[in-house]
Amino acid sequence: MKIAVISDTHLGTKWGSKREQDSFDQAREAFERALELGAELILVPGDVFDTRIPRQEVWARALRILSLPLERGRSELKLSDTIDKNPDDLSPIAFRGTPVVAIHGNHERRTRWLVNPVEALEAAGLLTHLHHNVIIFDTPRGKLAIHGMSNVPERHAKNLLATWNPKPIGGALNILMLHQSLGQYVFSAEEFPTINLADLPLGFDLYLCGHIHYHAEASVHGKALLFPGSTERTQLLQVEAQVPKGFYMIELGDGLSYEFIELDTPRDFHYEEMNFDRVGIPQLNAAIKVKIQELLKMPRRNSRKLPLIRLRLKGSLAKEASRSEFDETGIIQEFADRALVAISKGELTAPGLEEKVHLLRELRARRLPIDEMTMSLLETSLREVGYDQAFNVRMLYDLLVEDRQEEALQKVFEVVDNLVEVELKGKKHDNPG
Ligand SMILES: [Mn+2]
Repeated sequence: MKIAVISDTHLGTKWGSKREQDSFDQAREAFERALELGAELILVPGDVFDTRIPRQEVWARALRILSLPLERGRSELKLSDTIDKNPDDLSPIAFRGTPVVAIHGNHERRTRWLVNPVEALEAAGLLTHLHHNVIIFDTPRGKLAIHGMSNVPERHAKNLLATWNPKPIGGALNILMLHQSLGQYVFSAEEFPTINLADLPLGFDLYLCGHIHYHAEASVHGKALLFPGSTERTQLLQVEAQVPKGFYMIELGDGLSYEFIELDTPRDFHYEEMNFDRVGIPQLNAAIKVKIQELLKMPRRNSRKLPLIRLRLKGSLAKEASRSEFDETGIIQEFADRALVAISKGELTAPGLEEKVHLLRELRARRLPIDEMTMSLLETSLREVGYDQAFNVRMLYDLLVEDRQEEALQKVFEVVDNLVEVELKGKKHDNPG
């Protein structure tokens, strides 16, 4: 019996750009090939969508793909039982065709009482959603139990996993599915996982984890831990250029074996770092063009789509040069019919920029969470432009994060009212007549 594991499709990512169709093409290929290869169950460890409230256009394209298992799939699996799952949430439609079992990822997570898009898919009968619960199937080879914990904030992950405390079902094949950073497997340098591999509960036959966007394999308590990675290139990091995109096919035979299936639809991706030492703007432009020409001569895997090229510029500019003189848009335009070029110049320092770099380094060294770091940067920038503190930026931000838009709006109105009042008083004094 075969099970496909397709993760982090991030449907709708890069919407409005030349890459807006990519996430759909890659998800479609993954689902179609999983079904062609005979998947009788499809597991999705989170981040089906790129946003918690996808736009209607994204929904329409997504539903064409996510209904394929129902339309084309065949399966001998039968629903046997669930644990801690509200029976009202289960849809009988979800057990026709090839059943899909999913957890939601951090991109889909919403406040507890609000419906997230994976739950909406469950309501349509397109999948079964798990969060701290278990679904058990009868298969011709015996019972199969899927235990799932959807994404929770990283700082609570270890505690929430321990509180849930999933226990393998006796006599069944048990699979645990998560969407977190685990040990050394982290999504970004700003994120600190609380779950280490050794913290994962004992006794499962297979561990699956979404969230990490490059595919990787590890071992936990003597069993496999698989990270399928994302089907779409979302981060444009070096690792995404080196590790292929795809999904897993798991075969339950006498034992458990698995194979990584590489997708054909992702764009070719070249990632290059270029180092400069006191370079002038004309030389910089020339060097970048030569590098792009060189990369365009590399062998192609997918010639149906323009390749992605990300150049990361490092080092320093010449004394008389400023970073704003370097105009990457000209280069991007020049190659627009041959490649999608992205140029990062954030690490290319110009004289006088050292102070800012120092500030960023300091913030980084303090290991603040990403939103704290953003807030510090915003506050520093506001100070620089002489902002008069009419709005309490931090308070507004906190209200918005907690979905308290009404209160935030109220605060804005209060400030505006005050400003208008002051203005009116000023006017009265101006016009003695
Ligand atoms: Mn993701």
